[in-house]
Amino acid sequence: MKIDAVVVREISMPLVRPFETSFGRTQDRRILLVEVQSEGISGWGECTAGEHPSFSEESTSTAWAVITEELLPLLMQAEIPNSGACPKIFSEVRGNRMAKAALENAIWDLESQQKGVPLADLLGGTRTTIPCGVSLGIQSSIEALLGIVETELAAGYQRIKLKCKMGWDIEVFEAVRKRWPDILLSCDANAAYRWRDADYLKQFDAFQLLMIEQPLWYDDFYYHSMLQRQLETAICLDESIHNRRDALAAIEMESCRILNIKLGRVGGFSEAIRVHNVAAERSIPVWCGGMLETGIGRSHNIALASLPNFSLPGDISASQRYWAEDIIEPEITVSAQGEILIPDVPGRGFAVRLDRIERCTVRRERTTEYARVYC
Ligand code: OSB
Ligand code: MG
Repeated sequence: MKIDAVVVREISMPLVRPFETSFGRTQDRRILLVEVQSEGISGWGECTAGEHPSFSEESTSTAWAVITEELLPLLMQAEIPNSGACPKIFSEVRGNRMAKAALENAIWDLESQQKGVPLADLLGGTRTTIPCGVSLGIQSSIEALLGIVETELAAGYQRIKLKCKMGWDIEVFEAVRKRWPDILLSCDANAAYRWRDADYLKQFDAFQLLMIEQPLWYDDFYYHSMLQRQLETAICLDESIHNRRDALAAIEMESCRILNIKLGRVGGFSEAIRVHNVAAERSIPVWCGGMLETGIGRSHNIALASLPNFSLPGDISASQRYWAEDIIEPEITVSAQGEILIPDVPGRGFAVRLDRIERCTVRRERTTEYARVYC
């Protein structure tokens, strides 16, 4: 694959409503997009880093620096036989997986278009539709949350995930379970609790949660394994899992019974497939997480979730839940059964609306083989 140029941009897009987790509140998103141009075709990637290094060590600003100063020089001088070669090309840069994923995923998109196959097929996907759930942020009151749960269930979503933290947990689960005793319900603490809270967390078992996502430290396996032994409810790891080795360690240590796979967190499609495969070998179900992506990142998530072991509803939901106007066409929609159809056309299957992207671009840099121009 010969790369002619790469355009990196930062766009600024307000969410239709703020999203609050145990680590903070997001209203205005600062998102990096990369466009890899080759022989008249553009592959697109999205960097899922947050505005602040609160979910992981990366932020929009660190990813900009790593992409433009470190990864692009490596990419522009590399021989790229196929997208799977990207991890090796970037291997001398440690960590910074969300920055790497933005570029690698754009190259997968490019390769699928060059080969004229759906991205999902190139990845080894087997599903034609994916089951969808929603992740609901911390609200100002339980009443407000119940209203939102009602709306999302009416829209067809198959699983409700509640963000939680100390003080926004047991009472909330009680209220939701009282009204909807049988829905698929899970919670995500984003590392809000500590080992000393183990007895407290045992009370979560009363609510038949499908899982408790990342209850303890963001970088932990050991205490999660101690906690999993004491809980009936399955633990799902998100923040702790960066690659196949992490997934295998967590499975072997019994730190979790379910895995959340996020493309940015594991560094792109190549490693995401490896995590998916090792989980499948060990009969650990996986689902695809979300990071408040635009339609570009969302369309990558859809393709990934077509792999066979993505058997649980993920956090991939409709564009309109996040954006007044998405930057792809058509927007991502979810059926009344709570499913998204995997596109059966070459590439990601959603066209990029460059006019809209231009309008929300706040900085842009174009790199060619010869020069980097800030424009
Ligand atoms: O932990 O899954 C998470 C959003 C930002 C950072 C971390 C997480 C989330 C979500 C939102 O839960 C998922 C989505 O709807 O995109
Ligand atoms: Mg999570």
